[in-house]
Amino acid sequence: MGVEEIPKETLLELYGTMHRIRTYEETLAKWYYEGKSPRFDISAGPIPGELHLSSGQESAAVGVCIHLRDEDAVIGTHRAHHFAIAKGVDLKKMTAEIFGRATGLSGGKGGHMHLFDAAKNFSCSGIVGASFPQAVGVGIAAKLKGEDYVAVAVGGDGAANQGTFHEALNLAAVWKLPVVFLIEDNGWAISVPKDKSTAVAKNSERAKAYGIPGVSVDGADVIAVYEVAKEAVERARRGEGPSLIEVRTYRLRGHFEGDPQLYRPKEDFELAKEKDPLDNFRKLLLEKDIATEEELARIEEENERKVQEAIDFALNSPYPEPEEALKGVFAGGD
Ligand SMILES: Cc1ncc(C[n+]2csc(CCOP(=O)(O)OP(=O)(O)O)c2C)c(N)n1
Repeated sequence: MGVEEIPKETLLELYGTMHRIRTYEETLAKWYYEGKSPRFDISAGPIPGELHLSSGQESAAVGVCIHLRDEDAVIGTHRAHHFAIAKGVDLKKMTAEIFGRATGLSGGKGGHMHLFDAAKNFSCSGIVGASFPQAVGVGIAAKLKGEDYVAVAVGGDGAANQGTFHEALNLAAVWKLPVVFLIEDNGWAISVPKDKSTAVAKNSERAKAYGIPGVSVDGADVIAVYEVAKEAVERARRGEGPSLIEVRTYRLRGHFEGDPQLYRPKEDFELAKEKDPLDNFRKLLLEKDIATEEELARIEEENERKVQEAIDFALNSPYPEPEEALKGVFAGGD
């Protein structure tokens, strides 16, 4: 399947979501540095704690989530804004959560690494490698209930060296669970390059060890991700079992905001720009006469408006009251 065989509406949806994610991440970065100068203080400014942004990795999220329904689960990582947006999580409530406000998805207590939206079956966490067994759990539930929803577990190339990844792949394969394991390979686990931590060149090769399909795809090409993900999601939905996808991406920003990235060679920054999936897709849509400059500009303006609305909503929301601190923390509590 090539770009010509995908309906224009779908292509514009892919572009629009990718652009919304990039606009969101770059806008959040600006807000993150508010109040942090001249001294970088992690607790200063309107966004509390660390911030891990996904700029450059958008194709992994949109290429997969476009094939999903609300009842399908996506379990993300500490770097999960792109998946949350692609899964349709409410941008205002998500932003309020990131800004620690009472109107946020979890009343402002989770923060940016802990976004939960039951309506969209989206979750994520700061525990590296946690998503894999959680997705197995969702897969077991779907199978026991005889329903055809699927689970997508996202992890970085660092997470693929956690024991949870291997245990989850094995069990999902043995029980033919409807799970798609997605490794977003951005080449780094904080400052550790993949070749210093991983014995195989591609994480997709590890699928062989568990008897399931494994594919590696270039994240610079959102259409390639779309195609590979379509097959994996459909296979899971048909009850034929799990798949492993590795999407090769580049981080356009640091591991976290404030990361000086002294460990990163100059060529890696250059490659990240060259492999930018958003720029590449914009060029393709224009070159192939699929969309006009005006059509894309309209989508981009709309995204900027939506992102600004979400920021304004967060900034105008109250912080949670101190009395709320223990609410919703313990199972069975209120
Ligand atoms: C279980 C666990 N171990 C270590 C950490 C600290 N930590 C946070 S992010 C990270 C690197 C993750 O790298 P990768 O999985 O490649 O994801 P990326 O940050 O590149 O998206 C580590 C080691 C953690 N949060 N959880």
